[in-house]
Amino acid sequence: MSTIESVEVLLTNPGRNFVTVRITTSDGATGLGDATLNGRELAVASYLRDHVAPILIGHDPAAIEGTWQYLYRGAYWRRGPVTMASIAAVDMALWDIKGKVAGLPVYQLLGGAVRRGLLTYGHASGAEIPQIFDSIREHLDEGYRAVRVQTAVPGLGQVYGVSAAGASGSGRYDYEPARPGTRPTEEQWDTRAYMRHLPTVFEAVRGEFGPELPLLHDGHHRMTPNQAGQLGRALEPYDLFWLEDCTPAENQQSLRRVRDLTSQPLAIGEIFNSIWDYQTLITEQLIDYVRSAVTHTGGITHLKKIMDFASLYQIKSGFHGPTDISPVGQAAALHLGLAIHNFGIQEYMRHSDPTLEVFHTSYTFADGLLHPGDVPGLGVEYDDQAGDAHGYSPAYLPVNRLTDGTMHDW
Ligand code: GCO
Ligand code: MG
Repeated sequence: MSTIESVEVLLTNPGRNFVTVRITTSDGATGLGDATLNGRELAVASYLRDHVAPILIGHDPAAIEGTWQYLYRGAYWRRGPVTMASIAAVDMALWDIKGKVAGLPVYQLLGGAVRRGLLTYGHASGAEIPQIFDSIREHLDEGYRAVRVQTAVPGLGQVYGVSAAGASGSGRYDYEPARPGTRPTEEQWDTRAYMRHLPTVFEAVRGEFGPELPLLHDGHHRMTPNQAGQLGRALEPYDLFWLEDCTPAENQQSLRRVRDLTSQPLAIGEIFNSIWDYQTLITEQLIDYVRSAVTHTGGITHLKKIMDFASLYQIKSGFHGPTDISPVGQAAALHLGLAIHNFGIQEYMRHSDPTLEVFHTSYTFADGLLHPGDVPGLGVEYDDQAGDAHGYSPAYLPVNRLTDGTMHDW
């Protein structure tokens, strides 16, 4: 029987930090998994190196569900972002190995393709309306068929999700929220100013681009349920594809209030890590899209269970795919998305060239659709030489304060 021979934890920073697991079997097969937890990377690396790697040596690499349960139940301490990202990385690596051994892409092991490709959205943003229009046009020119729209707010400084450089080229994703340094930067927030301004932006965007284009928006956990309901209602004339993270949703039942106030489709879950975080949201149909990443939710094995549960309630996927999900995590999301019936949409921001020199991908983006490719396994290879050239360096997500200094959600 083939056994797990080594579990390596690879840290690299080709512009931003990534934590990758590489499992090697006694037969020489290797698999990759993504464990990147933005701003808390070293905690996951230690969990994996110190507590997971030593206990996996000698295990059967083919036993994916059994290994998942061993790491989840065996730890006694369940759930949480560090534990679940660590389990996710091992799970992805074992699916990668299973695919390579079988000579099949992972989506085939999950039941095969349900569709030709995955509808994808990108991130358009700008300080003023003309820049937002340019940014949307740039996405449409690249083939995107859906766009998320984020805007600056008059009177506030740098706002999460908004490119300072406007639409053009390399500046487009310069708002990447984790900034290099040993402390988080600080941003300022005013929910009322934001709620007044946002509907005017969507009115302008709909006026310019017409009724067809799917438009998304991320509220980044900043509203109370009542505010979220009000904003959702104000945006209804502009027919959003979804309003994301309108509240932190730690109190799942509070989404009942949002639902009572607005029929706006809702997407939640990028900071969740377990099926239990969704229980009320799914059974009471309080959301429309599951925002989890494979990377932060226990891997393909666990997110597949969440999606099967969600399918009973007509809730679809909208997997998290910003650049802090590594190309390995992104590939895992694409294999899963291609194979489940209740796929909704996939988030995709192309990784930087230095990142793609470390992670050699085989997924494709054409005519607005992503496809994981047909290489056996997940289809991503790790270049050690390129990875070793960039060591870990501290970077933190910003913190958000109200104008009087009170800490706020961001
Ligand atoms: C999104 C997200 C991200 C997160 C980031 C935090 O919808 O893509 O909100 O941009 O802020 O992943 O690490
Ligand atoms: Mg988000």
